[in-house]
Amino acid sequence: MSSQNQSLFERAQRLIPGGVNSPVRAFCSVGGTPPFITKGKGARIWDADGKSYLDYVGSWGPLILGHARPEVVAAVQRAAADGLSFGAPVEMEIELAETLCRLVPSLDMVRLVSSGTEATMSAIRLARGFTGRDLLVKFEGCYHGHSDSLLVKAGSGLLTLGNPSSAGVPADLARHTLVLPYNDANAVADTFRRHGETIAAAIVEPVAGNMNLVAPKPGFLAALREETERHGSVLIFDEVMTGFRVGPQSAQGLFGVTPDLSTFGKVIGGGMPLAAFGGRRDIMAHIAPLGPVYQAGTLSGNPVAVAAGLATLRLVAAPGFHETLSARAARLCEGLTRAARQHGVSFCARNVGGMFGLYFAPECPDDFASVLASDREAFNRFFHAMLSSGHYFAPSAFEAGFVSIAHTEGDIDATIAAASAWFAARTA
Ligand code: KE4
Repeated sequence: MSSQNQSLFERAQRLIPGGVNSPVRAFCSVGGTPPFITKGKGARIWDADGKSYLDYVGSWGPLILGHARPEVVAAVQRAAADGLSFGAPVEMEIELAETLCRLVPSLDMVRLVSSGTEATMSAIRLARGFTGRDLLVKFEGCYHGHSDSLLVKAGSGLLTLGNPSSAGVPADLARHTLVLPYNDANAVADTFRRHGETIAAAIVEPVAGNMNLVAPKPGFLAALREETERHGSVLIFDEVMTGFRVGPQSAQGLFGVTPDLSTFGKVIGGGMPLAAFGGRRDIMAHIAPLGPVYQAGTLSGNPVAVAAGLATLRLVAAPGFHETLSARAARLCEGLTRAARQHGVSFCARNVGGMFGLYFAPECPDDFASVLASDREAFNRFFHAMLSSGHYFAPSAFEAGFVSIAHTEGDIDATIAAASAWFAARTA
């Protein structure tokens, strides 16, 4: 990476652990120096040396409209001009709650927070308080943020750094988390047969995006719904990544499986720190100040972030938005796969709505083990070749990618052409 990025990275590493404020940004698994981004506009971002990239990370999902979308920036500017935060209710919070509950039928009530981690941590505490049980079921390779109970065989940065279970989590706590293979309905049935009456909740990414993209096999989510229903456990869909990304009613609408609680983040904040958890009224009634499960936040429902979220959701909810977004993501996946196959490279790609996975493997994986079997070194070489030619993918073989509505067909075709040249050179 160029001298400006290197000197900034060296300077950052003196005071910030790894030079970054979130580990996946540090390029640890792909190697090299991360570009320091100075601005974004539409589908593009620019680094400290003025080099521009087509951005397929989109801040890890939030920038579904592309960078600096005028309507969102204007909404933020208007809100900020009236004050940044009050620690008191504002009308816009009601508007966002009404919007979320209208767009996602399973939401009777919703609580706004500032990060996906807070949303999932709160939903799990709520499920434990509501059921009076302790056990939590999660799935290997899924990542739900960095609260202690969830840092057990997790994906995203933990998988990228090669330590799926974090240090610092007391064994006494970790033992309350049961980790099952993703897409294994038999393991779900067996676990609930043995522990069902003591399982507070099962939390799942309805489309996994933190071990690269792994789509649910037909029947997997329905099996989870059936088992949690039968045993009085709470089903939590972690839609922080899939929310309004894979369809207008998120993954629960796409697959027709209704969870008891859902978590959202990323898209609903449009790039600002905003997330949410919500669901059945009888469960949400247990959250303080209504009930005994405590949850709070100084900046929860922050008016500037809420303004960004409302402006984003208004545009995302427009008729035809998700059809266009999915078509662009499919165009990218089909084009990359076709180019790789033409040059005999073992590669495949797939999308669900506006999120996609790229794999150096003969076929798209449908579980954690097959993701691990893909060629990580090949991905790393691909990543750097594409970065050099101005196409910015997630710096990890264990992350999903994202297109925005700002990516044109021309942008997508330019990325495919750059990849095709690299595939050709690989096999020349
Ligand atoms: P945050 O706390 O990072 O806002 O959200 C945590 C989270 C929860 N659930 C899902 C399904 C998620 O994907 C995430 C966060 N995703 C990662 C990238 N895959 C965020 C990037 C990062 O950690 O820097």
